[in-house]
Amino acid sequence: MSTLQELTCYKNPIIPGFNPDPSITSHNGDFWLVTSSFEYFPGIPIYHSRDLIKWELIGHALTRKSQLDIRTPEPGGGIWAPTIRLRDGVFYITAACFDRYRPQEDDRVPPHGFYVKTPNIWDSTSWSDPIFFSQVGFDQDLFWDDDGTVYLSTTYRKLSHIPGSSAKDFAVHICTVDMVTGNSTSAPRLIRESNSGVSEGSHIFRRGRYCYLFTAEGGTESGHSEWVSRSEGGPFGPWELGPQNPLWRNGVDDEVQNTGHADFVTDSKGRWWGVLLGVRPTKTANGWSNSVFGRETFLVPVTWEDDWPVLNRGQKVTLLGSAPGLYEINLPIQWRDDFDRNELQLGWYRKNTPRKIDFSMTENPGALRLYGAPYSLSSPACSTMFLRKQKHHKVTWRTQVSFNPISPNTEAGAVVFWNYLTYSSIGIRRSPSDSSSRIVRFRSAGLAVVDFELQSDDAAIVLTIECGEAYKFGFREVVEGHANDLETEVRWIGEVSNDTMTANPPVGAAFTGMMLGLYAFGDSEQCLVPADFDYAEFY
Ligand code: 6LW
Repeated sequence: MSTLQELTCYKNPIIPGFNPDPSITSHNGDFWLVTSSFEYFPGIPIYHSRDLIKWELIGHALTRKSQLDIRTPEPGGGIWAPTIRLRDGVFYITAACFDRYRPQEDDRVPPHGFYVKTPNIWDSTSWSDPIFFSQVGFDQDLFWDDDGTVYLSTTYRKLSHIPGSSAKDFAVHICTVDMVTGNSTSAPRLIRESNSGVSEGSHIFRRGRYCYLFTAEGGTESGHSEWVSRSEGGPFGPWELGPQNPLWRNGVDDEVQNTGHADFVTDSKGRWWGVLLGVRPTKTANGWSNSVFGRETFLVPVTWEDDWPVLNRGQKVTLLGSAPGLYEINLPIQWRDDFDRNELQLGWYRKNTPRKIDFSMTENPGALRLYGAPYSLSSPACSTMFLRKQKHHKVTWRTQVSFNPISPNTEAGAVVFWNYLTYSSIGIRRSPSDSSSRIVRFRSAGLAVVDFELQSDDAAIVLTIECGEAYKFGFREVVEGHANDLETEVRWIGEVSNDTMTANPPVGAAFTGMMLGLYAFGDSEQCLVPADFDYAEFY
């Protein structure tokens, strides 16, 4: 049998499902990685690994309203691009929060970045409340130089042109910062702008006599790339651009696309590694279609030549990576929550910060009980919805719900959710035409609605969403006493293409990825009757 060390390949993405803008740190053989969480709550997932390829979600940095209060964000608003760093036994995570993200408003209201800190990364409740920086911008990076000075770099519309450059847009600026107050202690200085118009996602490191500045350039779509500069004079520069920029380039015909926004770490053997975002679209007869996963986290080895970093040996990022000391894993598809503990498993998300408690795990033990808020899933406000990230192309989402509503304006069911403008759902309602019966309603992102009358007035209903080339929606009634009840065929009542589910005009819509979930809502009225979900599973 081969040992782990003899094998050298690994599967990318290392963290599947929407997990963009990765940032990473390490200590004594442990690695911790954080990603952007946008409009979802809790904010900033924290993953842990000991081998860089098997990652486990261990908690979140923002779990309280005092840390994260997002009310009506646009799709892709909320928390952007965290950086995680460990300094003298304390973990720091920076981020920016756009509550209501509108590109045209960015100029006028650039976000304030902040950091939270903890000495105990294993306890999500131990993260501090945010300490806001006085410097505006997004994509905050913190760098402690050897003399203890702390440098904050951020991205915003640039202050001035570097002579000779035609750049016009987002650029990276740096200042020193007092970590007690978050206030700047020096004026911001422009350190990187790009001819592409977008330079962002900065991360600064020291290696030997040089400081290195890594930047994501060209925007996060097909023009995305990663660049490096170095400085002998410290983080204020002058910075010298690397001889090989961009560091690699995945194109629009590659299996992994839009790669960039890298952060770096060294392992216990002193080897360097990069984590970065990329997307894996599907190839169809008509070309590439959008990735349902959005942007995910990938891993590449880093080597050094003439004191310049070489990423992935200068090769494109692929789904099968190779690097010494790593081995291949397959992520299991099966996952299930029976709701038989008093708290939810990790990995459930709300859209926005909930304002009121609208669920219970104890009123009906063994079930997740939802009291639907008066916001439909089309509302930018916080609806009563619990979501999980889609991580596999071919996977099925299934739940069983008991819901016997009084009002015809309330509904409980299962959803595939891209954002509040684009989602498809299958749910139980009271019939609008006959108050003695119930219906199952399929509502597609294309806005078609199909109603189907249920036979039983009180049976639990199994709801199934099959993911693959398209999303297929089905249900079956669980009628007690029917011998082959469990064998009853699922009745399929709707289908939505992946393209319909991922097409969306707002800029930030492509920042996140597909979620599958459970919900209950009333159209402008609170659901007085609870919906009890017995379990939820992927298989
Ligand atoms: C991220 C920034 C970006 O903060 O997208 O297009 C933002 N560029 O680097 C959200 O992921």
